[in-house]
Amino acid sequence: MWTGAGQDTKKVLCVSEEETGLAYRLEGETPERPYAKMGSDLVLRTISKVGWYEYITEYRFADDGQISVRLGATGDLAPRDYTTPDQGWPIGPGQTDYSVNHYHSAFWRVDFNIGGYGTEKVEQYDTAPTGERGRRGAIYATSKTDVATEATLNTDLRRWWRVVSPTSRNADGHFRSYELELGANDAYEAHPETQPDVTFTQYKPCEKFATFNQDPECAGTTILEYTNGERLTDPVMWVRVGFHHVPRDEDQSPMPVHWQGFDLVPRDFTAQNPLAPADRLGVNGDGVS
Ligand SMILES: [Cu+2]
Repeated sequence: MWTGAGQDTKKVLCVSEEETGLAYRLEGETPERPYAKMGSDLVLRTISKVGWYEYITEYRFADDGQISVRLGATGDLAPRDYTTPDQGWPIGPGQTDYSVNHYHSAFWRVDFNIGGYGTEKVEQYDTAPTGERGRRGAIYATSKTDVATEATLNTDLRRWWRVVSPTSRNADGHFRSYELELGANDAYEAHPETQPDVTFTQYKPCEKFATFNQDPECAGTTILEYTNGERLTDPVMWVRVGFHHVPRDEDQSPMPVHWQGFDLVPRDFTAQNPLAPADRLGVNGDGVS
C-alpha cells in the first residue's frame, strides 16, 4: 500500500469476514425445521495512535445491507490526567488516584450516492400520540417533514431521518433509502458545533471536516458555518456521536475497547429480506390480492 514516502510501505487496512450470529428465525412447517440463518459482515478497519489512545475506525457491511460505522477507543488512559473526586474516578488503590472524566466526540461525514447519483432527498419522521385510544392502546400517527435546506437537527422521542433516492426504486416500486440509527450518544454541549446530533449540508468538496476545516477553498471552518440556508440538492450528512468517559478500574491496562457509532439501515433497498429462503419469497404484503 502506497503511503507517499519513498519505498516505505505499511499495512494499514484490515479486511475480514466475521460471523454476526442469528440473522433471523421463523418457525417452519415443523418446530424441528425452522427457517434460520446465521449472518456475516465484511469488516474494514484501521488503527490510529493518538497520544495514549489507539483509535479504531471500523466499517461493517452486513449481508443484509446494513452499514455500521464505529470508532473504537483503546490503548491506555493518559498517565498525568488525574483530578479531584468530583471530576474523576478512583482507579488506583483506595481513594487517591482520580482519573479525569472526559469526552470522546466523533464526527462522520456521509456523502450518499444511491443508485450512482448524489441527488437524494432528506426526510425527518416524527411519531406522536393522536389523543385517541384504540382497542389495544393509544393510537400514534407518524408524519414526514422534508428537510429541503441545510439544517442542524437533534434527536427526539421516536424521531428518525432517512436519505432517499428520487430515482432508484426496488421491485415493489419504493424509493431506496438509508435510515440513520443513532445509539448511545452524549452531546458535548460546551461547544456549539458538538450540539447537533445530525447536520445536513449541500455537498461541497472543500467541506472536508466537521470542525477546524482548513481548506482555503471554503470560508467556513465548521458544520455550523456550512449550514447557511442553501437548498439540499446533493446532501451530505454529518453525524456526531459523543461518549462521556468516566474511567473505571478495568481501564488499566490496556484499556478495553469502547465503541461509539451509528448504523445506516437500508430502507426499501430490496422488496423483501435479501437473505430470505426461497420458501418465503411468496410473502410480500398482506397476502390479499
Ligand atoms: Cu476516554
